[in-house]
Amino acid sequence: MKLYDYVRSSAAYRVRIALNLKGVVYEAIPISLLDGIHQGDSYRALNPTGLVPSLAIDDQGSGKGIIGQSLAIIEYLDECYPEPALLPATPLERARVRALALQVACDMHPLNNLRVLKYLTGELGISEAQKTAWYHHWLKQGLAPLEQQLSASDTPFCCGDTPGLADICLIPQLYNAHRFKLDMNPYPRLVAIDRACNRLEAFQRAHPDQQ
Ligand SMILES: N[C@@H](CCC(=O)N[C@@H](CS)C(=O)NCC(=O)O)C(=O)O
Repeated sequence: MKLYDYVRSSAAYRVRIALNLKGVVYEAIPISLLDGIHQGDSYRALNPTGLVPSLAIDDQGSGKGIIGQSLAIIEYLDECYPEPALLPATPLERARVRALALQVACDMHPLNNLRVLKYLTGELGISEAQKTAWYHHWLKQGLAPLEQQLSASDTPFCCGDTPGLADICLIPQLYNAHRFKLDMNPYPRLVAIDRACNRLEAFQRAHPDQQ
């Protein structure tokens, strides 16, 4: 398997965690977002959205192809490599975990994506201070409900004693929050989950500093 990857892409970071949790060996192909490689013809030929990550599969059993969208990739991995499971056993529990993951991946992440920030500072001419205010605003809008929802339990991870899809989405988002120096004091439950995940080798090896 080849992962078209970028060190600080939080969507790619999700997939790196999932691959590590599953123990899948893969080759990382770096696609620099800073150099605009994701928008070039050769990457767009693989993934017309021009977004990272993509996973290229060439396997006798699973077939051959390219998948985009981190959550589709992670669910594909969960189906092909069922252990350890990234989703719980019952439909209701699975829906709850998917809802938490989608809160991060669909409601939070796109608003602070690189192309949005570039449009704000470029075409719309906002200042760096305004960009940071925008970034913090949408982080807080997303993290507050997660803190509230996850405080209903005190398991080490988002939804139980083992990490799953919700943790895989949350931890890269918390990395972004640290990188943009958001005050994490209002989110003690999220900070505790972050610590629990980052004690695990699968999360440590996926961390941007380790790429
Ligand atoms: N929904 C997509 C989002 C992919 C995405 O937005 N990736 C970002 C990096 S985290 C990207 O490629 N951004 C390039 C840009 O904004 O120009 C997924 O989950 O894979």
